[in-house]
Amino acid sequence: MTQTRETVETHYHPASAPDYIPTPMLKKLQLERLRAIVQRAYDNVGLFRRQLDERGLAPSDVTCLDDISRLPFTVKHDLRDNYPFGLFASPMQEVVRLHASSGTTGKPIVVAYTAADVKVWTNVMCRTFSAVGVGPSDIVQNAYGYGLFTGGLGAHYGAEGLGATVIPISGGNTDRQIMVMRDFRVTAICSTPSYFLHLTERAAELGIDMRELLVRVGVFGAEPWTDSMRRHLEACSGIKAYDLYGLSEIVGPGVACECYRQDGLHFFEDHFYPEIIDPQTGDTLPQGEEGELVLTTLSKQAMPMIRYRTRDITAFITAPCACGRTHRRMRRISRRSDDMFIIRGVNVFPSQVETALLQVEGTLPHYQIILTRQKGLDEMEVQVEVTAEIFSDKIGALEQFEARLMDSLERVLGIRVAVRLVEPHSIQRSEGKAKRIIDKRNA
Ligand code: DLL
Repeated sequence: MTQTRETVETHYHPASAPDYIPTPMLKKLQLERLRAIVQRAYDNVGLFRRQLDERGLAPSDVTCLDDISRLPFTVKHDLRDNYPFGLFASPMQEVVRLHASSGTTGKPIVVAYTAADVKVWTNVMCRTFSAVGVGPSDIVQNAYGYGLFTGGLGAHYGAEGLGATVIPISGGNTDRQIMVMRDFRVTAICSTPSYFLHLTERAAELGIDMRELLVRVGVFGAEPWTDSMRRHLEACSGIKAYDLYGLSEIVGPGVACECYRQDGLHFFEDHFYPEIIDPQTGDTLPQGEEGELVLTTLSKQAMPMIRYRTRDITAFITAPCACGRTHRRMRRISRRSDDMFIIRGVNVFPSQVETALLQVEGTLPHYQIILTRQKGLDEMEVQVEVTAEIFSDKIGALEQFEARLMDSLERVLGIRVAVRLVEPHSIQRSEGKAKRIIDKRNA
């Protein structure tokens, strides 16, 4: 049975009750949990104890939520330096699951969960699905990778916990995904946005119009994507595409997600306490200003994270959401501070490139940014796929199109960069996170 738009918007699951808790109660709960988690980390995690001792602070010094800003940050290399189990706060007998995230360099980071942690994770993922109108009558195709990556099992437990029917298909095998989507009457799909884009294109090649299938909801995350990409995905598939955020260090998917309003992502603040700081100074920024997201786990037993610097850039949305949830929202994360590169003194983020390209009709949202160094100077080329019609145009028309893209990029980035049009399907597709930057500068 498919749900109508109406039921989507009013869908409610009892697991969602904490989403509506009045703010004073939420703050009280957060403070209680913060004090307990700081004590737990102090008692069990050597790194945290040393850092607090060095500052002359004791866990009992946390007496209000604002005191969190007195606590030290945790950064990614703390996890690497304590590889594999050095930041665990529970004995291994109590740890029921390990996940790991490989990242781009060096050793992976390892994260741990007790049975209670898995329960919390399931709860926040149930709330995620419920917030986007997925319920027990849905058939959910879970194309996030299963394995050490948190996406697969995180979404799986959430959808199953809600009573939905889960198809644990994992990533890859695109033709089979499309067959399953059609034949199993799938109504909701989870994947990275770039993989879903690939699915829609492959479906079209196979002569299947995704808009005619029963899929109505997509829960996309694990990589930055833009609103232009959302519009593109929704137009070619007829679904509503929602943004889901999370990271292994904190829990995996389920730290924040959009509700049916598609207007910012609500944090699950009863379990994850968000702050936004100036990445240069580390100071807390005034509400609404853009900066680096810092997260503290309020209930994680096996591996508490205190003030973890995510490197993800966003801002709080200060107005309350029309959906009635009381938990704060952030703008979609369009970029990571460490994805930024500098060309001729100008800071550039892949998301700006995506926005600029999609402003010009005829481009496809498949692009790569190639960085090279020529005679000591950094050069940037954007390779972008264009539709078959554009690609078959005469040379003059192609040059004109290229110039339009360069103009659009210049408007957004403030510098003129090279553009190369490439045939549809020539940029490698990813089954998980898309690789947008190829940096050959130190090759
Ligand atoms: O990507 C967890 C996840 C799985 C989230 C499935 C959503 C859906 P990691 O592999 O540890 O965990 O990567 C975390 O991915 O710090 C962000 O930079 C990026 N990221 C995750 N979700 C989003 C999103 C998972 N919705 C890192 N928008 C994070 C933008 C995202 N970036």
